[in-house]
Amino acid sequence: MLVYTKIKSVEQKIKSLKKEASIGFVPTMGALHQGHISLIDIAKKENDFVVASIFVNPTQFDNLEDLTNYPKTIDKDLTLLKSSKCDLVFMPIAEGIYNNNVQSQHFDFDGLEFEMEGKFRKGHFNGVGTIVKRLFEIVKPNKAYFGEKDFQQLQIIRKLVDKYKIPIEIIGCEIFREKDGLAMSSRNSRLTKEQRNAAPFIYNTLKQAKVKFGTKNALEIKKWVEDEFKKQPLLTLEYFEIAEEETLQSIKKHDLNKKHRAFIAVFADKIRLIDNISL
Ligand code: PAJ
Repeated sequence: MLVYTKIKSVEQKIKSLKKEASIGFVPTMGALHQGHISLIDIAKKENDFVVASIFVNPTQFDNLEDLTNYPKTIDKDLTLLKSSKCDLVFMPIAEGIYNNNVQSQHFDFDGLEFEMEGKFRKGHFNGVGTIVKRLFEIVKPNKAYFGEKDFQQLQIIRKLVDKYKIPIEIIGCEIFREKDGLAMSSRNSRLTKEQRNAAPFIYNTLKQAKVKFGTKNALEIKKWVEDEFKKQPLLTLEYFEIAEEETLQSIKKHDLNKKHRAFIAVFADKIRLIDNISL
């Protein structure tokens, strides 16, 4: 497995490969777990050469404490990537990838950026858009893989390639979960034992909301979820929304012609966990 930190090295390697090999790309912020590796596995099946990037992108954090506490497990990450047969790992440094100007570009994602995560994490999607666009320019993959775990991010990246006419196919990959249903996340490692034991409540609530979606309207379900979380001392609900998949607009009524998803963000003390379920 090749490990590069320099943009030039990646660009040269990609240039030499591009004519005969298809390239799959999995961008990450490290602290890798099986959820990330499931993306590498899918990319391996669909491409000749798979590139992963590890870069904790400062501009997408709205909270300095979250950035500082973001787990860093480089040795373990490289071992995991090597055993999943990833071909190249790109680990840039901030000054290099941002050309000594670590700032976000401003994007118009047709309103996708103002819903859910956008309301609670100011500037987050400008940061994500800036870094992913830059990584795409360097890696120039045929396909890039993103988890449905961050469904809003996935839709925003689809919008990004569409608006900027970037010739990359975006592949959405299912959420990989722990046995007890908790969506895998780099942040899970920061949970205390008690918080970790409480956390499967998030997905259990989503599953029950899905059942209720057959008979109750979105507002009734939202109220039910809010009441459920009031009974949970270790978990604080930030938002629960039922939204249409394409536009991410909240819905009131079930429209049989559209796809819907329930989205949730929860705090366990200062650790923020997100999840979603297709309805
Ligand atoms: P990160 O949180 O490291 O996630 C990298 C990719 O792994 C994302 O596409 C995310 O949705 C996916 N992923 C994380 N947990 C998953 C799970 N349990 N199941 C399936 N996929 C999962 O998302 C980012 O990094 C950054 O915003 C990034 C796109 C790299 C830009 O900085």
